Amino acid sequence: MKPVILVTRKLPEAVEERLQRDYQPILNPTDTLYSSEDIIKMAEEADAILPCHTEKFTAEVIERLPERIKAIANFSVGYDHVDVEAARKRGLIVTNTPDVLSDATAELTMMLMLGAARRASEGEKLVRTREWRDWSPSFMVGLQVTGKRLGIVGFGRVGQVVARRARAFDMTIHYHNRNRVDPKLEQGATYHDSVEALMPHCDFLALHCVASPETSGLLNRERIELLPDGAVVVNASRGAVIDDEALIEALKSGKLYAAGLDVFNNEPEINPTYRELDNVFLMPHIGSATRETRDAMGFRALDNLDAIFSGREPGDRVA
Ligand code: 8YV
Repeated sequence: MKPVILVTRKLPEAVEERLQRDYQPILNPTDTLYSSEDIIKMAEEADAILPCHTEKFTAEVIERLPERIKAIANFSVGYDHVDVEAARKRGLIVTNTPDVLSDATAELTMMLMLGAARRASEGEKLVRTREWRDWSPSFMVGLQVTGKRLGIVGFGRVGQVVARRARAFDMTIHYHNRNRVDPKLEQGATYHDSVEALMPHCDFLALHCVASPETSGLLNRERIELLPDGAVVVNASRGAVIDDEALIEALKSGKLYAAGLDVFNNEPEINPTYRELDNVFLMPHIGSATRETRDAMGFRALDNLDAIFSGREPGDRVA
């Protein structure tokens, strides 16, 4: 008997084809967003769950999952939506999909930097609404990205690819990470042993750390104050690492020049003030949203399930 996999969202065609070939998947062709109750109920028929970050596996949900469930094989690199401690206690295997989305997310980070600095939202709005009427030397003047200092918080897989892409813009790289990375991987980037020490070196600040109780609200009022005046902040990690009130205040006062945001607290119900600010470039959590990457994420989740159901250790086990 092939294992039964509860797949919570509609996945790329090629991924669903492989699921059909190797498993008995319970698919979601209408891509309905399931509640925790739906998942607990549907899980009665399943041996493992393949969810996205849109489904929350709190300690309570994990406790109520049927005994039969062996694993949660995420279609995401981030796993802050899963209480891994609770999973560990229950003996549930949890996996994620690292590496395969680093390029796509780094691309998006560059887009956020460029979009925020070069006023992409304002410019596009002018053209679309036919309000673009003239050209002048002072029209839509933004900030140059080339040659500036980029500070990266979280110098893991994504942060390191962002550094490589940014070097093509002649940017100088500074970073903070829980631990200094191997100097070979730094490729000339300067390490700072605290977020506070990094801040004064950031014309641009990119957040690529994991969301955890330690990083919740990491970019707060005090740290924003330490950034150079007129800095640009971009976030393609998780909304929780930013204190929205503090960021909005700094965007309104001009302390910060602009921000580029792909992720938000409580998305998609984001802090409504962001929509009113011209100096934010907003994207709807699309860091990994390329055809290539979404296929690769699905295949990576299936590689993990293949290992689990053939008694091997999955490559991307996080619990
Ligand atoms: C996805 C992500 O949009 O992988 C992550 O952690 O944030 C994005 O790649 C999403 O999580 C898919 O579940």
